[in-house]
This record gives sequence, C-alpha cells and structure tokens, in this order.
Amino acid sequence: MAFELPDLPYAHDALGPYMSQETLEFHHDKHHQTYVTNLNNLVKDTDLASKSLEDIVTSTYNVADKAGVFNNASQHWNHMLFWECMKAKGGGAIPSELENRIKADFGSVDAFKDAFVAKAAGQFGSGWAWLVDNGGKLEVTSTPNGVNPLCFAGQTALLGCDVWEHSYYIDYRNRRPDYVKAFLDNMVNWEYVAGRL
Ligand code: MN3
Repeated sequence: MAFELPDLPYAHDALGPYMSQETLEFHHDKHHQTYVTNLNNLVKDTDLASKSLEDIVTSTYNVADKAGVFNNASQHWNHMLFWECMKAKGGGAIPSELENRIKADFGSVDAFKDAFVAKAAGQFGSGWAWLVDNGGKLEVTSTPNGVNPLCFAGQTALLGCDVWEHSYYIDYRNRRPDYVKAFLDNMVNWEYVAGRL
C-alpha cells in the first residue's frame, strides 16, 4: 500500500503567530508531500514496498545505494512526528511524569530547554533536534538531514524539532534559536510528548 500524507492535526493557521499559515502550507503541503511522493516512487515494485515505514528507515540507514529511499522515508517519519508534537496554544505546563523525568536528568525544565536550543542551534546545516529516551535516561540530541532516533538502538524519540531552514525561514529568517525557543514555549503539545514515554 502506498504511503500517504496525513492531514495536519490542526488548521494551517492554528500555530500563529509562532509558525505561520504560509510556512505550514509550504512545509506540510509541499515539502512533506514531496517526501511521500518520492518514497512511493522509489519503493514501487521493490521488496521494500511491503515493509513498514520504520522497517524501511532502519534497514536503509547507512546503505550506500539506498540513500534516496532512506532520506525520503526518514523525512516522512520525522514530519509525521513533528506535526503531532505541536498544537494550537502549545507550550505551557508539562505533564508531571515527564516533568519529573526532565528534572531528574537535566536538573530543571529551563536547563532542558537551554540544552535543546543549544543542540538545535549547533546542528550545522539541515537536520533535527530531539528529546529521546535513551535506555531509560532522557537526552537531547541532534541529527543531520533526515537521520532520526530510529537509527540508534535503544533510543525512543519523544520530541522532534525540524531545523531545516524551510521550517523557520519565512517566520524567523536566520534566527534559528528564536524559532526553537518559540517551539518549546508556544507550540509543543506536551501531552502528546509525554504520551510517548
Ligand atoms: Mn521539514
């Protein structure tokens, strides 16, 4: 069965003023759609066509002649997570179980946010910043291009933030740290993130 682009879980204008309708129209309707279309074309009539998205990502990571499949499959997975990680009037209180885990592993919510923004800002070029559960310990990581926590044994992605320029350039121009701060404080759906624990 072909992969499909899921609808956004909110209206295109729901994340304003922090992420504009124009950004979501380009990012979801065009960029994400392109990954899905490319993935379907690349796996069509191959033995990958019957595999799950997660299996395609993990089985093509670092396989030289499967780089195109990996890039489009991982980006499809990453963006589906990214859309779910946000909501209208997001940010705010973190559910207590997740907040306690964050405090235990980072010292405080503010220290976690500082570490996440630093990782996101420090990712050279295109990529992602993540909050992962790595074998029972919460960590912030960053990855290049489409690489994601599925590629690393023991890691479960809780929160993902797209730091490709197409994710923030319309609204923030070159100010990636301001975008990531707004993401954490005003866009994240912490109930959804906590539900991934
Ligand atoms: Mn993107």
